[in-house]
Amino acid sequence: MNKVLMNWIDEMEALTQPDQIVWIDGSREQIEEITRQAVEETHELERLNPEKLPNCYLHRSALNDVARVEEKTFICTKRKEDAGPTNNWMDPAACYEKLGKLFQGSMRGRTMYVIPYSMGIVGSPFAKIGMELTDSRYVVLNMDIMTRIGKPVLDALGDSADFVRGLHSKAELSNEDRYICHFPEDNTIWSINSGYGGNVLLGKKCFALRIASHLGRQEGWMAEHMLILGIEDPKGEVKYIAAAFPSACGKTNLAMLIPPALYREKGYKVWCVGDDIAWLRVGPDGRLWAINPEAGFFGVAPGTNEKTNPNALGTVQRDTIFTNVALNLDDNTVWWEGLDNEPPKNALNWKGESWDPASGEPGAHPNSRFTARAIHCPCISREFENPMGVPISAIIFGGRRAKTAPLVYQSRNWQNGVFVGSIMASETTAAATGAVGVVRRDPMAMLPFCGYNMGDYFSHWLEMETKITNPPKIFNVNWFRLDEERRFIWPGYGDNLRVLLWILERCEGKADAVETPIGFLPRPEDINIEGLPDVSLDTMRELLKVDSQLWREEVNSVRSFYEQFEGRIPSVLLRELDTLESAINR
Ligand code: OXD
Ligand code: MN
Repeated sequence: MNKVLMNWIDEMEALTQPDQIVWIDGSREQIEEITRQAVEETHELERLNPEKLPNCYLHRSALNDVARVEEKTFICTKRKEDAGPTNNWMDPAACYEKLGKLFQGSMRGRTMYVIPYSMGIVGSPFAKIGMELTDSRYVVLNMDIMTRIGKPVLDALGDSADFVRGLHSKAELSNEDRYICHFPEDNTIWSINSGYGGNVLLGKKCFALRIASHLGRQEGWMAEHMLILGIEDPKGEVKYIAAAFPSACGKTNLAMLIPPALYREKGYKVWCVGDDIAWLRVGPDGRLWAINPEAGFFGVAPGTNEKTNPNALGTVQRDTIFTNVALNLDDNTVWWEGLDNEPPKNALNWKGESWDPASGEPGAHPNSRFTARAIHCPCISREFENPMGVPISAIIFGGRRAKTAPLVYQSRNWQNGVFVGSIMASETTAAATGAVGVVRRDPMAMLPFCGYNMGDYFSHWLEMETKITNPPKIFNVNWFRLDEERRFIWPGYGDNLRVLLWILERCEGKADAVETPIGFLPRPEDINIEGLPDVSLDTMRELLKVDSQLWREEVNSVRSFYEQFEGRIPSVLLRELDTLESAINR
């Protein structure tokens, strides 16, 4: 028995006072029994049509608890400046005291589940262990899909104290007292009054990004908000790319891309290694190697369909938990906006109310989700379970920009690439906010997920260069350029492969490029547009245009973004910004 672990559990038990404690051993019998209780006794889950959706369930969250709560998410470091200006901060002692009062007796009348879990393959040199204590069966069942859980994890931990201590209680699901707090200096996460995935599946954003980014900085590796995919060429050779995009920019779709027919016929294939998080380490060969620390996908349902992401649809046909989607009462299956043009006639909406599609109200919540096993993905990479990960040839940053960023450009070198990541931004869409085109800076797509001062995070990226002797090349893409009528110019989805292939050719020194003030761009004829009736060479020229006036505005916006870090932005990046400014004005 691990004394540190047992002492911590005793302490948390004394605080939260559950009726009983159940250790999750990871056996199918135990998971089936907890599922049965959730369906038959507590009604947290509804069983869906066993023929059409075997072992699939529907969960409805509390109405006030449907998304991550960034305003209630805190990084609790001893010094405020170590959390930085982009994180909410609380003093650790004050936070333990405040939340301690909320956790006091919060599990009375409930069971505390102890979930040993591993981020990464158990025993892999990349892997890290976490323990989550929770009073939610929904959390246990989601963690079983999203991570590797149970006895093998405890065996791997042995008597080590090296594990992330996660405490979660639904408590009263009170909006006001909902807190997601991280203590990177003591490897601890406390989450209370929520049942929503991103707030309570502590292995995901809380550990694999916020705590892990802090650990990565100390230990010389990187935890990033990145998908990982492999592109197989007709000779059977696979090259891997890691890509960071803010939420709602199509990470899951890109990770599971299906090549256009033209490329499929030639023998190109795309393999998914991960859709949300990458842990990257320098290998003995001096290259950067990546694993997906997760075992499942917690994907957004609305908009997922046969055109946008057939592989995601294929993944969710069994062993899946759907949260806050609509229920088709005729055949006990699920539906969401954008699945098809035939909303069910006899249905309940995500709130469980009877729903008329003509009412104008959505059937599924816009942030409704599926939790599904990665191994069920039709294009899952055969390296997905390789404990050593995959070697990364290219890193891609990107966002949603109507005009400023071209379809693709390549940074000049690692340092310039870090700068490109640090100035990442995305524009809000009318659907999301009502205000179109508001630019939000989101460096490396990590703004809500970096567990320490982002200025120091940029320094860590720069320092990694000294360790990586054979670094990946760094690019930026923008699938979202609009024409004057605000229509998308680039077809996107599977056709994004055409851009990825230019990127890989650049990595191999095979493709041409032109140098511009922002970096290297393809010539319009360098991206293959064969078989794209709506894309001409003129369209490509438009997609690759770099507008000096817009970039002047961009430089000003970056300068004021950098200013809030009060001297913690590395001087190298400030010089990069000056260089960009003078190149644009030349
Ligand atoms: C996610 C997110 O849920 O980035 O992956 O918000
Ligand atoms: Mn994400």
